[in-house]
Amino acid sequence: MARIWRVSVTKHARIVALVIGSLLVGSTAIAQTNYQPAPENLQARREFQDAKFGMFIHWGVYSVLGAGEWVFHDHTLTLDEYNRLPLFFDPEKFDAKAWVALAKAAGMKYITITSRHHDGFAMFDSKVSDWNIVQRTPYKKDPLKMLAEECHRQGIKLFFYYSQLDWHNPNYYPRGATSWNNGRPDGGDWNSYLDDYMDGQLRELLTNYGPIGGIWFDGMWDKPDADWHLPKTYALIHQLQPAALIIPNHHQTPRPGEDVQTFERDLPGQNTAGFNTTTINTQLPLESCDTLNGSWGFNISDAKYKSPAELERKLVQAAGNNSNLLLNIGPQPNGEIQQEFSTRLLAVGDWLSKYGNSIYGTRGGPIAPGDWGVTTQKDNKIYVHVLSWRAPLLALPPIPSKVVKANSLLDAAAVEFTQNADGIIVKVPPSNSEETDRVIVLTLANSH
Ligand code: JFZ
Repeated sequence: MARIWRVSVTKHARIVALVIGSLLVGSTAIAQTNYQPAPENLQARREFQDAKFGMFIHWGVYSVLGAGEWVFHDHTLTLDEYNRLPLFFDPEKFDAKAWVALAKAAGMKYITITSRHHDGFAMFDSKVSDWNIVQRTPYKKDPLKMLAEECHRQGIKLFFYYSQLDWHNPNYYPRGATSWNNGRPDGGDWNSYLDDYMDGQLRELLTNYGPIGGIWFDGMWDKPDADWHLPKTYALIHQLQPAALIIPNHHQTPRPGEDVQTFERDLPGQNTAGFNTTTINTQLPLESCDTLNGSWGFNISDAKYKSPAELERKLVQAAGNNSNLLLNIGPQPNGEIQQEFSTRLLAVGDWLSKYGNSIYGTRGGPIAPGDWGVTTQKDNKIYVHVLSWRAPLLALPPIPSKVVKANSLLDAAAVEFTQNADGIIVKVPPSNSEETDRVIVLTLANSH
């Protein structure tokens, strides 16, 4: 049968949703009700929120086939076929210094890289299993070790994406929603998978790479009603590194023990992707992740690259919704980051060198997002981000504080405004076509 080569993300969503629907009976709410984040964890949360912009990296042996990170599932490869892939993975062009430098030049403050994805292949030197880059590839080196050292050197925080879903480990049994026709064995010890294998590797990631920003979990949606031993795993992470942030991409409302709520391909509260919860936990930092083209892992035929303006708007809209943006790249199997990604990231970095003040260190503004744009705030400044507005005047709802002056962020030129109990009217500076975001800075009277 001719194999289907290109499978859209929504297809993955439909597959999972189909089976989840049938499985979602009595999901065991595993409440670590008494989770008190350590002071250093609360500090890390604040620094995470100040950072606003991170680089997501999906890179693994699947990159060799250039068909995304779900190729095992989408092409119904057998385990024997997939076991050959590491032989072809030898990223001689991988340069941790260049990767971290690109993230910095893009204005990104942290990196989240796939330490292992759903194929279970460890992109690090794991003693828990030989299904890893050091023992199964001609490369025989640990790129996460090099990346961690370079991140520490360049002052960039490093987070590890870790897939709880594992299509390769026989103990990931009973199977979940995905990958049934790949010749996976019928039998395995689920508890040993969680307690020995998964927690064993998490201990390695939180012990052998210095201070880590946190763990970005993914995959629970494959078996939503399973007992994932979360209290134990979360406690292990916070015991090893109290400041490490647990960021679960389970698409559900946050559970105790979790430190950040993340939304995939959606702004907080929105669910255009079809699998995100719309419930926002206002006590937790928020993050929205998205792709720079249409794929997470390297996909040789995906040229759906977003323009720098689109990416800048995504970052502004995320910030205006009190959220970070984690923007993804899928490097090539030889370790190079294709120029279609690097040129766009450098353009965003250039934009942030001018507008960064209205993003970094801010929180969502006191004026709710509208079809005209969003607001962010920091200290006694409100940044009005006019993303799409044609009229010369923009009417904003009332705010409790008194505005004492208004200026254009770009050239500090004074902006006319009026304020009364009905709201604020600002005279929007004329737009020039290549201006992604016209930012008006409202300075508030110091409340003291
Ligand atoms: C998940 C991963 O499957 C994907 O490979 C990537 O890592 C992304 C960041 O996260 O994407 C998903 C997972 C589940 C659904 C949709 C996308 N789902 O349940 O519909």
